[in-house]
Order: sequence, then structure tokens, then C-alpha cells
Amino acid sequence: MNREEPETALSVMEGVAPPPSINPRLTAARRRPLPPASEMLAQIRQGDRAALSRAITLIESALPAHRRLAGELLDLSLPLSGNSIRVGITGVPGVGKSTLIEALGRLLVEKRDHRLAVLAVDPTSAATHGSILGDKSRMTFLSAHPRAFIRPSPTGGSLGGVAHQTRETIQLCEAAGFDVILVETVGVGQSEVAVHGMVDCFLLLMLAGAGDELQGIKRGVMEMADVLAITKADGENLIRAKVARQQAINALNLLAPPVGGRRPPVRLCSALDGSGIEELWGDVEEFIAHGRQTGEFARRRAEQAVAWMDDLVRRILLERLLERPEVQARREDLEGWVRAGTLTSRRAAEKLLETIEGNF
Ligand SMILES: Nc1nc2c(ncn2[C@@H]2O[C@H](COP(=O)(O)OP(=O)(O)OP(=O)(O)O)[C@@H](O)[C@H]2O)c(=O)[nH]1
Ligand SMILES: [Mg+2]
Repeated sequence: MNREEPETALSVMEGVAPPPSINPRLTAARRRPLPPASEMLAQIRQGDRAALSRAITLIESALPAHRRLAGELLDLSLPLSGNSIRVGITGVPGVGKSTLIEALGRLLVEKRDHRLAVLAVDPTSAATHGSILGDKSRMTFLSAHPRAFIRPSPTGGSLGGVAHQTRETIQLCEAAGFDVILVETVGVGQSEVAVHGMVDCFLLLMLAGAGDELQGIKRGVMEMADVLAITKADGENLIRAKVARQQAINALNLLAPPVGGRRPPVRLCSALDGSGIEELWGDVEEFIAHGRQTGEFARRRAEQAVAWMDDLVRRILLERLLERPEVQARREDLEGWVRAGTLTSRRAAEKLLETIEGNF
């Protein structure tokens, strides 16, 4: 902005001096308009990280004006996106996700010449104030590296909303020239499903010594995994890690054979001594290369894009319908009856749907 701006909103009125209690800098900052989408994109493409951060904040904003601008930005960035490897990383809290991302990231930016973006999907973070990536202390190297970009999970809102914003952030990061995107997710709830739906390769981390129950990892999550790793395979833990690897292989053998017939590899690794890290990335690359060869890679991305569209339609439709004043009023009445126990939830839902249908 090189246009001369008045110092405060009040000084616009000639002859009226601004009262001394008003902080001119605060007022000026609040009024600073966002640049048009094309300008924002140009800044992002030039490697302006602050511009990328601002654009992501825009995507996460609920303000209608911001949403419009974010939509334009995403339209413009679409042809520039897609040129990356998207990898999801999941595992129970404490399994070593952040430490592994730091080790893997170091390999990618230092030895492999990649530009790496690390994102997170953590629907619990609104309550806990951000567990994933909230604390960058496990990623000190990446945090300071010019070829790496770290962005914590969006907060506040449903898993659907958080996942949706992360997908759009992936697109922006790709337009900014990042060619590997790692998406960290907590190994609880439905967040794995959401992240699985936005990546090319889904990496499941597991701990050694947790016995047969596989530390509460649901079968469904194992079924989604494209590559597995037993973490912390170092020191005295190495023997137990080897046992855990065999258990994981056995568990995978009990599952239905995956599409294409390839069982996911199970790798031993340690972010502490660095063993298995290059090999683990090799597993990811091999999975991607195989997918590219068979067409599975493109098919998966295309399916994800369509599923994303369907998901958006449902979310936005529901949002718009529930926002209507008549529907809101009816909902409040029904909620009262349901709370009082005078109406079943099912019957109340039917009645609300009747109101919605009557509103078309
Ligand atoms: N021995 C050993 N310890 C490790 C290794 N990787 C991580 N740790 C330790 O395990 C603990 C948890 O590591 P994190 O990387 O924070 O785990 P996380 O999965 O990101 O945890 P949340 O973010 O809380 O879900 C830390 O104390 C690490 O120092 C490893 O390869 N070997
Ligand atoms: Mg972590």
C-alpha cells in the first residue's frame, strides 16, 4: 500500500481532531484492506511466507468477505497446484510423530532438495489449545529452515471444517512451490479418515511393546495405512520393536488384501539415532511410484476431489438451511420439547425436516 492513508478514521473528517485516547496504529491496521487475490497469489509464488500465512488465515476465516476472496484465491491457484507428494502421518499421542517429521524433514530439505510444508489436522485442538504442532519445540530445525513451512491445525469448528481448511491449505502450499506436504493427525477419533481422504500416502506409526491389542489402534486405521513404521526402534527398545513389527505384519495378514494386492511394508525406525528414516521415505516414494505406474495415484486424487465436492455440498447446504430464521425458530421450539422429554429426537428431526422442505 503506497496510497497515503489518514492516521485514524476520525481524522478523515476535516477540522475534527482525533481524541488522544485513540491508538492511531491500531485503527490503521484494522482498516488495512487485503490486496486482491491475484496480488496475493503473486506474493505467494515469489516465496513470501508472510503472504502465504495471511492467505491461510483468510481461508480459515468465517467472514463472508474473506470467504469470497479465499474462493478467488483458490480458483487462481488451482492450475498451479497438484505438483507434490501429499503424505498423512498418524499414530497415538506420544508415538513420535513430531520427532519423526523433524527427522524426515531434515532429510527432505537437506539431502533431497525438497521444499516441505508441514500441516496438521487436530479437531481436539480447540479444547486443548493445540496439541499437534502447537509446540514447535520438537521441530526446531524445520521451524528455522527456509525451505520448510510449518502451520498448526486450524482451531475451532468441526472436524469437517478443519479438514476442509487443511485441504485448501494444501492447495495454497503447492501453489507456493512446496513439493512435499506432510499432514500430521492425532490417532484418535475420525481425523484419520479425514486426512486419508486428502493424501497420496497414509503413514501409520506404531509403538513397540504395546502387546497384542496394538495399542488401541482400530482395525480400520490399519486398513487405511499404505506404509507402517514402528517408531523408537533404538537402544533397549530395539528387540521389542522387532517383535512389534512381526505382530503388525501378522495383523495385516488377517486383513482383507488391499487393492492391487500389495501389503503395506512395516519399517523399523528411530528418529533419535536416524536409523530407518531414509528407508521409510523410500517406502513412501515406492508406494507413490507404483501408484503412478498403475494409475492408482491419479484415480485416488480424482476420487478425493469428487468426494470433497460432495462433502462441501452437504456442509454448505446444511449450513444455509439451518441459518434460515424460520428454521432456527422451529429448531429452538423442537429442542425445548426434546430436552423436556415430551418429543422423541427422531420425531423432532422429522418435524424440522418438514419445516426445511416447506422452505424450499
Ligand atoms: N527413544 C526414542 N524416543 C523418541 C523417538 N522419537 C520420539 N521420541 C520421544 O517420544 C516422546 C514423544 O515424541 P513426540 O514426537 O512428541 O510424539 P508425538 O506423536 O508427536 O506426540 P503428540 O504430538 O503428543 O501426539 C518424546 O519424549 C520424544 O523425545 C525415537 O525415535 N526414539
Ligand atoms: Mg506431536
